[in-house]
Amino acid sequence: MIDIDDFSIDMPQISPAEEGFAAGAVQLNDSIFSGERDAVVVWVKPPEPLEKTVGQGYLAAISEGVALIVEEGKLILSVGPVALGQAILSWDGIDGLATTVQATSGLGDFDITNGGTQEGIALEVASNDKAANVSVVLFSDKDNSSEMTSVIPVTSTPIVVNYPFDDFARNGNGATLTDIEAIVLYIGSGGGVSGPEVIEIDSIHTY
Ligand SMILES: [Ca+2]
Ligand SMILES: [Ca+2]
Repeated sequence: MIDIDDFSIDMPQISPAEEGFAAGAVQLNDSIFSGERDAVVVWVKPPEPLEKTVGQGYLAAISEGVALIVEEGKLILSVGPVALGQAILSWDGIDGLATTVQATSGLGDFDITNGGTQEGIALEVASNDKAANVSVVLFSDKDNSSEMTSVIPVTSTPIVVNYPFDDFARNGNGATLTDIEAIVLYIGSGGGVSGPEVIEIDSIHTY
């Protein structure tokens, strides 16, 4: 098993100031895979102005927004009522840039299979209030990556969601698993997860 992140290193809460914006932070620590965790939280602007349909509910959503924090061993994304939120975590080596994925030169030809012994990525979900798309993306370079999306079900008890390498879809030629430069966890992929939502992730590792 390769421990990518067990979220034992805290991150103070980050939250975009308003709809249509993102906030990011970088946690530098030797105990995090590749020495650094890059985190971005997005308050997604919906395709249609919501006030036309939900009136005061939209104002309530503005006041609550979207927030991301790491505390007590968990990554927690909170999305206020009516809002749309996303979180993008990347492990791409020490670059100090939360919003940039070093897809071509991040990890330096990292073998995510650990010599052919690892079969996929496991996401340990502590709890989830609303069904949400969560993607794992592996980059060998910016044009060649592999990704898989799962719908994380509603759960109040811990579950493990597996992303088998064999089930990943290819962008370009796909990622070369023995030559990985960046690992990305994308919560709310495909337009964002709508609130009210709280999803808590315990860890991400290979299996
Ligand atoms: Ca980084
Ligand atoms: Ca980065």
